Amino acid sequence: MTTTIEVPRIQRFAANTAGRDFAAGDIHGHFSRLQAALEAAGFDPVVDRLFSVGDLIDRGPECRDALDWLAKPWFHPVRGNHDDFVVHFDTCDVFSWICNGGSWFTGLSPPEQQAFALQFAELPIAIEIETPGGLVGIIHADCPVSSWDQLRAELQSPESDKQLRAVLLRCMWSRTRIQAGDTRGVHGLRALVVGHTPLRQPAVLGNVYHVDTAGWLDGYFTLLDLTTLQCIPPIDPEPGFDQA
Ligand SMILES: [Mn+2]
Repeated sequence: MTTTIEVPRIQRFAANTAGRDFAAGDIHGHFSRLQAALEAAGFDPVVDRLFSVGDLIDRGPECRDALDWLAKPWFHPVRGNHDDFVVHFDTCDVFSWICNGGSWFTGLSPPEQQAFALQFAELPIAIEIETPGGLVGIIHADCPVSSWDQLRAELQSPESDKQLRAVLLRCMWSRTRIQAGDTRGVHGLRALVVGHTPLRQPAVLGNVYHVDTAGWLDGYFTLLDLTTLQCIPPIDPEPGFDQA
């Protein structure tokens, strides 16, 4: 018997008939920069929605603001590998976490740590959003299978705990697709949006949109409009340097 609260690993959102839907890359404690990108795009919190590939915390100066952002009714992130450290803060590899920007968490009081873990445990692994052009998926790092229906089945009714763990790890950690330049895409989706691997500008491989343009580091935040699949700022067709 487990005391873990079961939350859906995949969440579906109906089409936004009132405003626009956007997706953004990894945040890593840089909510002010993200806010500036939203304002530059004319984001309207009354009708627009922001979906996020996760990694809300670690590395940046505003990690504590993550709970305020999770309370915003228009902000919908999936769970990144860093967010998963928070969920499992009492059992994870703390040394690895601290080496990767997690020291801020050790500065929280035990009740604050619990509050973070409870909130972050509610983050789904995957989100799917209905848009006029078809279904758009959001995952932190990658879709480990070739079809969205198969991923949904793996997340909702896994064959075994071991199989589920393998799928979750690849959803949150994999760089296989971007490193291989794999353009085969994911069947059953109009588009999949992922982050996790910082790039000089967004990369589109098949129907998979890699949108972490290192706004948390030395780059900028990209906002992908989920209806038009256009980026703000737009992708430069001649970037003048190699992204690799
Ligand atoms: Mn990541």
